[in-house]
Amino acid sequence: MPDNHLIDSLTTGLKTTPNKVFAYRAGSPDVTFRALFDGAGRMASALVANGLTVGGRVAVQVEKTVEALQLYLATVMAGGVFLPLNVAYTPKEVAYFLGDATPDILVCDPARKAALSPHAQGARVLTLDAAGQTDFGWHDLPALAPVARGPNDLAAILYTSGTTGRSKGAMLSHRNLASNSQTLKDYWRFTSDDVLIHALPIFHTHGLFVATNVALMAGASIRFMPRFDAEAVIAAMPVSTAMMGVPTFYTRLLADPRLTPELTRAFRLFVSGSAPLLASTHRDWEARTGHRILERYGMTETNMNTSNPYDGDRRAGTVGFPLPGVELRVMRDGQPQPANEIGVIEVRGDNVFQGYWQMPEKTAEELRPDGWFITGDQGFVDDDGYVTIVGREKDMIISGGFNVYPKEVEAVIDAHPAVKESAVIGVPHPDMGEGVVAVVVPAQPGLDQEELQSLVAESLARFKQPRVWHIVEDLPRNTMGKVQKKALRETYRDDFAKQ
Ligand code: MLC
Ligand code: AMP
Repeated sequence: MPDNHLIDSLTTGLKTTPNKVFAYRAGSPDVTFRALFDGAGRMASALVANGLTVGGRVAVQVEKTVEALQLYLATVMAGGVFLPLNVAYTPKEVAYFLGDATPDILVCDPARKAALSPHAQGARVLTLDAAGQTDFGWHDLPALAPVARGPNDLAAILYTSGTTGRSKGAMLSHRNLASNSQTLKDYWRFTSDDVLIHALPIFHTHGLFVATNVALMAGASIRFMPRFDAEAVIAAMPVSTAMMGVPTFYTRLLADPRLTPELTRAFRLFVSGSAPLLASTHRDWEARTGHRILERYGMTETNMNTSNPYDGDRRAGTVGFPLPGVELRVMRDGQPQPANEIGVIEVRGDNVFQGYWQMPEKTAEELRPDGWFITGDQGFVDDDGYVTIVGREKDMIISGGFNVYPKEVEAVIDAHPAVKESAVIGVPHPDMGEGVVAVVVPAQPGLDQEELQSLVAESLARFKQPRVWHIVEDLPRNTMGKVQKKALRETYRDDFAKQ
């Protein structure tokens, strides 16, 4: 078999225990490692038959199914670049990604085909539904032998919203993905004995690369759930050993009286990331289950950067130490800072991406020529080497683990002729961590809030849409004329307090 760097590293289970179950699914047959990879190989043949070229992109906006995972593996096997998209994105949002990435193939839900086809830019449009049914044949095709791809070749492009203007496609190489999964598998001690609860979406780094790749690399099994549902997670807990989740998973589970040490007895590891985990959630979880959540910190551009230790002290409110092979420094005024001094976190290592797709000037702004990536997160390293994130230099909201860039929402609101200007902010939300709030200054009297709401609904995914609106006379500004978002966040900090 020719060397396909990432696929080679993900086939541990196939090579060692092909008939073992990889994915357990409620109400559907189990999927063995052999079936997973055999199907992926056949799907790779189908992708090639439908026009996928080596280095070509496969854009995918589909529900979470095992077939969607096979599409990921198939794309990489065929030498292509996987481009997953949030199912919540509107056709308008998807149209931008298609125009920017010019994929060979778009795979979408059949219900979206009519709306997306006009934006396909020459890509072949195929469908995959929530039951795993496709409109293209693949079961009867011969499995494609993985195409040779080296460590520096691209395996995926994941779009991250930009602080200014349009989303940027983070280019991830085979080495970026394989090296980080290897590090995490070892650091978190994943083995073939593990059964991981997989309730995260598979269009982001966390669910796709951290959860799926680590499990595949360890030859571990997963309990594959279409979405996070506390009921289903609780039902799976007695027969699972690990879970990876965003903080909302943990706060929702804490709200259930069935969460006890007994329920989680089979567990060895709970991992949280993608958004800050409140120290109180960490403490409550330990009090209720006897387990200390292991918090880690990552990004689309860098995969995982830091992690609390497996054996040592997992400190609430910190994101632990730089992972093996990852260098981390805290910079202010161009200088690396000593312990306990706050600055912007920069990281370097095999985990760091190759740059933004066709945006060399954006790449140059964030990725230094010597390999340091400027994360935009503010933090410090304490005397013991633990990293704490204190805030974000980038104007970004994290709601339930999804990122919302205020600029993108403000641009949609400001396009309304009756709007003079707007400021979109994130304030504490008991379920999602942060919730989106819009503060709008009308250009003329009689601004209709409902009209604004339908305007954003047409353009933006639901999770980006403001849930609370304030119509005000003007926005607070500093002496330089810059809107003081900090002051707004203070004024509206209790908007979601009672929900
Ligand atoms: C759903 N909704 C959200 C939302 N998710 N609103 C804001 N933020 C979110 N994240 C909306 C729905 O459209 C719905 O709208 C309403 O909220 C209630 O929906 P729900 O049924 O309660 O939501 P649910 O399906 O349970 O989803 C919540 C969630 C989910 C937190 C479980 O969003 C989730 O799985 N998040 C994980 C995100 C993730 O994987 N991030 C990793 C990024 S990678 P309405 O009003 O129409 O009913 C990364 C790097 C790293 O950050 O370090 O990992
Ligand atoms: P994304 O662009 O979706 O990959 O989101 C990455 C961002 O999520 C990081 O830059 C951080 O701001 C944030 N993030 C990820 N993990 C954590 C964490 N454990 N604590 C605080 N913020 C986090």
